[in-house]
Amino acid sequence: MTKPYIFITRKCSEQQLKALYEIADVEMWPEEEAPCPREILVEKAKMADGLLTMLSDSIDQELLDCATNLKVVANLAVGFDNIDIKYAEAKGIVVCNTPDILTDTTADLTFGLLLSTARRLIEAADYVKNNQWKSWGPLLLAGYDVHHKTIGIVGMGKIGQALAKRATGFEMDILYHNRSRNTEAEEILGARYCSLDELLQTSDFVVCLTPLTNDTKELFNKISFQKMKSTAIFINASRGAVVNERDLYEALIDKEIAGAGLDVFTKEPISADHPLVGLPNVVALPHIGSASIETRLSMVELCAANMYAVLTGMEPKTRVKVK
Ligand code: 8YV
Repeated sequence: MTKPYIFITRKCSEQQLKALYEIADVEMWPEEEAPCPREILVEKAKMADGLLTMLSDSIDQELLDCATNLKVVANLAVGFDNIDIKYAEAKGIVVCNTPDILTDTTADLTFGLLLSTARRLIEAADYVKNNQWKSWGPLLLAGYDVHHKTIGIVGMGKIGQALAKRATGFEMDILYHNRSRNTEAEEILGARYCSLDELLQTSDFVVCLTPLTNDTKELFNKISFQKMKSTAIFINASRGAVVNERDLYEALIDKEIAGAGLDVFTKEPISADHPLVGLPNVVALPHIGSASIETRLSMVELCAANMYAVLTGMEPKTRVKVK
């Protein structure tokens, strides 16, 4: 019997993929950072029983129609907005993601981004690196306090809850808005559910952690930024397209809000001439929410375990369910 064929769209650690090499012919795109071009992905998908994909790979109807042998797509992310999951399910293709294992790592990064933006850490480090530190003044590189302030979390899923837990250490008041109530966050962390409007109007830090869906596309726009305090800081660690970037830019230029910390952008990667990157009150990161060595290796391992399960007739650990 011929072995199943698996294509992996980015160079990943082989050690974490060991289980797959035992049961399948595994081919991996050799570049760690440069994405596999679309035409190559389509060609490989035509033969593949399994695909291990990244957020930058669009697993759309065109690709799924070509992939006549495909049984499983394992996405190296908790999000799966790059995959047409309904279409995959209709074709009997199992889609898996990597939830839970990246929750704490992503919450750490999100809180770090909040702190860096509020206290101007990147600007201050550059100040020293660029040899600008010549004297001292009472307001030199002064930022905003984080402790005892109000954090408003939009999207109180697992990562939102882990962020709220970190906010309790800074004795912050926690507001949240979500499709459904999170009783654990309310009872254990003291988070208070409120309308999006109330959250925008009263939070010192508005943090976006909601997945990208038709309902959340450009949820943050001119009107939302106008509702926020002029001293508020906006943080986005979910998906760029949840924000209208032009409206955010204008809100920052017009001083409708005080700053933004962004780990995600509508079209990634961005270049240094992206309008938001040029603003002094913006901290821009290259989508590194889950990027710790430990977590990224665990994510690869979980993708491998999920593919192994599907290709050997078992139920994968973390299958994406179409709602
Ligand atoms: C990805 C992410 O893991 O998990 C997600 O949904 O956004 C990140 O943690 C990363 O972009 C690799 O695809």
